[in-house]
Amino acid sequence: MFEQQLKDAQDAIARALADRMAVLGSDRVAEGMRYTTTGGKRLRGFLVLETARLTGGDAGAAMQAACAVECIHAYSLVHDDLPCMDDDDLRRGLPTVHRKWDEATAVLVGDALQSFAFELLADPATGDADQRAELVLTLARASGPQGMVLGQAQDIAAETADAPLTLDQITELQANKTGALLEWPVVAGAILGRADPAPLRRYARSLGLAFQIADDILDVEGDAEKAGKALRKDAEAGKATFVSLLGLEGAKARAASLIDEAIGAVEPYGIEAQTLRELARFVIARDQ
Ligand code: GRG
Repeated sequence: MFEQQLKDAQDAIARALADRMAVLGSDRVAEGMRYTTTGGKRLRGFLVLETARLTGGDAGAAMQAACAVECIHAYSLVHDDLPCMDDDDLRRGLPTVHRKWDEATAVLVGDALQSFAFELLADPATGDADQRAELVLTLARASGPQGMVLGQAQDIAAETADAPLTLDQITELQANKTGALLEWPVVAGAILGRADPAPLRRYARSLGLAFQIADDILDVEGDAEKAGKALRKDAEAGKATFVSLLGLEGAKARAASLIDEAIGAVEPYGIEAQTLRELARFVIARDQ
């Protein structure tokens, strides 16, 4: 049931992205944008659709916001894979953009995806003027120098720091680097449904941290073929992670208790939040 719901959302988001990108040509940047927004679990887009449904938001507007956050996420992966950042050759089982084309194309594809995301949010199809302004403001904060970009900079700085990061520092870094962009979708859902974002924010904060811990566990225990990317890079680089700081069993226990917290946070929504509960369980059970 949940797997089917996720699959349906993944397909719907893929169709919507293809449709929104039909205005773009067949030049290399446009092709790169299509290439990098194909595949992936679509967790962020699915979270927008599901929380908008839960709060009574407009489904068409929610799809616009789902496409926007998937564009920002794809841009972050394209830039993160660049040689000057994490230097990866493989993403979602395919060559990274700078390997398939070149570095200049990868920079431009990331830049273009970022602009395109905000274009989608500003479009009249994404709600009334107040909703659109709030969506733009909150996504800019989540993805920019107070959110994802800050987290990425903290991560890069940690590589040359004198001492490995502490648990508190890693938690803060991850809240910025991956947490902010996992929290935005539920805020977007609440904006579209004109609902109080507080319970959904609590859900997303616990989910985001559990997601990152699960990613660190996958880096140690996962299968690179299934993950579609290189693994064990953190240990090889001697980076502090939740696994290096808590141990494998400690990290699993922490992720499980965060999922319990996430599930508890959406209690006010009762049975209607069943999909969000299953999504939370999926996040720590995934193998990619
Ligand atoms: C370049 C400004 C800038 C930021 C990059 C998010 C990020 C910041 C880098 C990604 C590095 C990374 C692989 C982090 C681990 C967690 C993560 C975001 C994994 C990928 O997200 P999934 O699992 O990917 O949702 P799919 O492929 O399913 O969309």
